[in-house]
Amino acid sequence: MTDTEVRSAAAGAEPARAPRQAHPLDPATAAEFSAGRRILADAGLLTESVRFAYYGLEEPPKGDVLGCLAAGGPGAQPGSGTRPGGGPLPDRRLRAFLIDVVTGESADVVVSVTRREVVASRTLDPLTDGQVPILDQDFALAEEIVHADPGWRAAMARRGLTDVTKIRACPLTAGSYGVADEQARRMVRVLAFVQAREHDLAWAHPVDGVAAYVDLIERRVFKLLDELDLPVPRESGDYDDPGVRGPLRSTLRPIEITQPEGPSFTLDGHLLEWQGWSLRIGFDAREGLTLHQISLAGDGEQRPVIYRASIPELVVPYGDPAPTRYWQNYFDCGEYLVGKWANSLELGCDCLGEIAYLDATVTDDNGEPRTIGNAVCIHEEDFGILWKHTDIFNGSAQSRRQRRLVISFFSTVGNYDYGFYWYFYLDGTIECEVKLTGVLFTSAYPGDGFRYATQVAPGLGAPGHQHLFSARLDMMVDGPANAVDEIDTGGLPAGPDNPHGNAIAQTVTRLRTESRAGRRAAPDRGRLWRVVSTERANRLGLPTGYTLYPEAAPVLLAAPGSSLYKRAMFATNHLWVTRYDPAHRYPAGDFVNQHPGGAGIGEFIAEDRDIDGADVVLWHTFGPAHFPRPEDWPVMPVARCGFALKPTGFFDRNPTLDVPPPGAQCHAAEPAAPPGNGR
Ligand SMILES: [Cu+2]
Repeated sequence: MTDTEVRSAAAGAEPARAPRQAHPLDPATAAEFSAGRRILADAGLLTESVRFAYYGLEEPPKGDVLGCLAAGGPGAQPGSGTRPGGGPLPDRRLRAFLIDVVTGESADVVVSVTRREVVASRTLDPLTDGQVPILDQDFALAEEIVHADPGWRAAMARRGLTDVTKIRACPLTAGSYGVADEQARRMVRVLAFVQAREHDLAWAHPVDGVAAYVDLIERRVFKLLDELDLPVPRESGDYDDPGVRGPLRSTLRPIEITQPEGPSFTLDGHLLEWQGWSLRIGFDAREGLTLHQISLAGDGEQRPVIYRASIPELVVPYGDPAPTRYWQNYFDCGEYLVGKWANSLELGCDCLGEIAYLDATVTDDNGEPRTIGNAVCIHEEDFGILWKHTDIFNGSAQSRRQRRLVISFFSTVGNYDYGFYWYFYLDGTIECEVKLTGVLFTSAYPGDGFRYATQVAPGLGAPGHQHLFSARLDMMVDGPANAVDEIDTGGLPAGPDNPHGNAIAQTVTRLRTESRAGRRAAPDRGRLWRVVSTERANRLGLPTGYTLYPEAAPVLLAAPGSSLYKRAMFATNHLWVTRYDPAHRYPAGDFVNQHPGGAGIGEFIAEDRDIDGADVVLWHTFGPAHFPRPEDWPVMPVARCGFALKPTGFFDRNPTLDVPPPGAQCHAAEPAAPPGNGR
């Protein structure tokens, strides 16, 4: 993968106006997207039939950003928001995946908005690179193509479905199975759902057994599978319909969240500060929310913890082996761009309390900026007890309230809705939680004993599947020199050193190289992974650290050797550790749609570099294996998954002793008489 240097044809032409200099990690602005688009157009790369399948900030390498900040560039002083001057600022660059929808030719292009030129361009080879992500227009196009196809219409008519305007078509990513007539085509596989009324919930009425394979460039169905004929489930799933949901309950009294003095955080541009925490907020069409330069005050200074945190991939593999379904596995970031489908959040509906919102700027198929208002929600929450003790000897009775800073966004990708929440706590804990809701992907239920789906309504099945998220955590615990230890806790066998068999001990194993750092969780041993500084120690002489607490749900369940196993290798372990490389951004590779596999993590660890005392990136796989419940239908109550990172020896003691009691009544002013009858 060698990028070729390309000189812009715009040199000497009317220059695009350079937008105001941003912090190197600020998200791309509408003005920058427009400027980049003009540079691409001037370079002759945007003909009438060229579309943008992805368009986003090409972040500068970490070294360039840190170098700029050390030299006093923007953000060097928290809250400054202006450029004190001195530091060489990295170029503002944008990356675009372009596709000519007439020829099918795709390219990966980088443009410097600062220098007003195209700096790299590479034409993709569909056999080895696969395809760029799904376009917005592919949704309507896929439906148009199947509606016009005589074979597909005949298959529908055989099922009594003669009015195709009442059939919705889903353009589903195709995967890569080495099938001759699928090679090198830009294609989707289309499953259909009946929407008899305008407000009907189509997912309740799957037309099972028919799959149309659509070539998006030739704009035709090139293969039609018509395998089995199960009745279309009839029961309405329209949960907005009073006839379906029943009368609304009237017994819930209001809960109001008030913060009469306002919230305790400050937001200056994209710099967020709260209770010693400092971080920058980014947003990208592919990854959604990205968090940068997370640091925490301690020992009189601002101490780095994570350089960059995001969820750059999530794959949802389905487990029904039917010929019309075996290929169902969706990479929602790499194939559909989860950030592009972010919701605009509503105060009082999606977020309660004193909320600060950030808009997100993404682009449409033509690379024109589109603003998603209120895409990112920032607020504080009370989170119950922080610590509490009633002392039996000195009578002290103290309680403190925990609080967290919440940064979140919600994205709708097809039938599912995902809420991505990052929490920062007073005690230094960081949590990532994904809330899974929306509507199940459905099938017709063939009958009792069918193993691959749950019957969720009469004749309606919901196939078992997984949601496997990959968190990319570019760690920087007290600086870039870090190492990762695996920590197991277990009971020791009885013996001369343990005569009563009660001994419990921890086993600490340093993960020394990339190939040996592909690890699985072990809940029976309470397995944890600790990222430690190899340069800084606490007052007890132990390295300062942050510990990853995994949830330990099953990793990828697809069989080794399967196409999906190769394409979603990142999901075959709960943890990978790699040495930082600016090119290693996406765990399933840069190009995921129809990619034959082997990209991403497998490539990243191929050199088997040393990771002990290095600048390390953690890739953590999490998320549930989901065999739906009837209660998940017709709309699913939120299911949660995620992980926590807790300071471990990062502080010298509990860092929250200075949190005041929440009210005078919470403080036992006079020591009470010791309890008990010891007199
Ligand atoms: Cu699910």
